[in-house]
Amino acid sequence: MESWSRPDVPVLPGQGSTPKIWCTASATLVEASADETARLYVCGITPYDATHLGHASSYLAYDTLQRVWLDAGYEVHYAQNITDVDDPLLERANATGVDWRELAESQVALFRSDMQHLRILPPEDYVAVTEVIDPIASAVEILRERGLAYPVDTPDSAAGDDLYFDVRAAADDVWHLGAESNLDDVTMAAFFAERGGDPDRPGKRDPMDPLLWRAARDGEPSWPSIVGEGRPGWHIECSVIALQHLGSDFTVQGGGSDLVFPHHDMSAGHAAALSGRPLAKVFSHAGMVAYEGEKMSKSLGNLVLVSKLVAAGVDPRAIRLAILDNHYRSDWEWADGRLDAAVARLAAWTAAFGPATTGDAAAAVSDAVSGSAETLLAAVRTRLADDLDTPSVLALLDAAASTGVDDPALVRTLIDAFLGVRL
Ligand code: 5CA
Ligand code: ZN
Repeated sequence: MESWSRPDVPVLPGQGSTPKIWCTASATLVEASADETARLYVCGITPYDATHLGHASSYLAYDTLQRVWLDAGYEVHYAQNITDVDDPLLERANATGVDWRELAESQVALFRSDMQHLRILPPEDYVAVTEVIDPIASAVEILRERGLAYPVDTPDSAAGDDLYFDVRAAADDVWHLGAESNLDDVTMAAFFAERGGDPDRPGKRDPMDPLLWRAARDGEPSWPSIVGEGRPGWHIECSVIALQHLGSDFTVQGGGSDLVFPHHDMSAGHAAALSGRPLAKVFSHAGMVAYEGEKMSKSLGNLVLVSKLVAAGVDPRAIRLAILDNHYRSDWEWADGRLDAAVARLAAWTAAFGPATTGDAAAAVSDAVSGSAETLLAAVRTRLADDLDTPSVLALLDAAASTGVDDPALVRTLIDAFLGVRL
């Protein structure tokens, strides 16, 4: 799929260090290092109601990671999927009488335009599930040949049986259930039931076995394949797309914390069963954004959409700053006042570091009271390398804006390079 256009990322003097980020699997801060190219996979949208501020917040977290990597001298290879065929999308299409393909296409177009407004770095590989049905079916067939996929009696399909992943048979020293999510059995069981799993389906070997391939049903999209007519289950899409484009053992697997289990655990399990290697070195998760007391979600409908804010004339830079004022791993609640605060911050920074300050105004502050922009850059690098601590960076910049700096142009460049905000 076509991605969106890439914003320019200015190069700063010197070099930052490799960031440490929190890994859910090991429950430690891990250096997210690579040889030359950092490889990143971030789960993409299910395109039926894009793009709310929760999505924006998750994608901005991994945008920041990429900017920190670039400053540390890495190349970045970034891949992202689009879940353009799945139950919630099909349900929405049916409920609204829109063709599911049209719904997906229109929402992906909106997502692209939102990402572009927010100046979020695009993936090099932006892959829709409907583009990789054959590779996914081939992967399911390999799992079946290895005894890790099995059929479950599916009387309501004329096309054959649904196929499930055998979590117990797949357990080995590379992966086992809970390896990436680090959760106890009770929590895993609860999340599995809540988040698309079907623990009570008769005929499964283990209640936690996830669906790999859904045999065709009347009125549902399906494709002919080596494992019969049908469509992919959810987790296998990300395993196959990630392995195809990034290979195994890539640097960081990212997404919101609602994907910790079962999605990321199972994706890692499928990938390990296919490649014999861990899917990624670091399993990273962004916190959930709430609104009106609940997680912002398409199914609840408590959404603040980026496109609506932009259409109402909100400066996308203020949206970025409102989000970056929260640590990417924390859960937080959106409130309209956050935008007002971000607009005020933007104005203060523009006055202190904007293009108009490069002339006489800069000279006026570059006396004894002003701070060193170079020292500020070093402090910002330190904060970002420590688990992408953007709230501290914003606070450092606020302080510098009130005292003034000797080189506003350098600060302006660092705000652009790290925060994606061009003053
Ligand atoms: N297509 C799957 C991933 S393969 C999916 O979860 N799609 S999604 O559209 O529901 O979510 C896209 C991304 O936004 C995921 O990383 C998800 O964790 C994140 N996300 C969804 N809601 C929120 C929220 N309220 N706060 C923060 N991130 C969120
Ligand atoms: Zn995914």
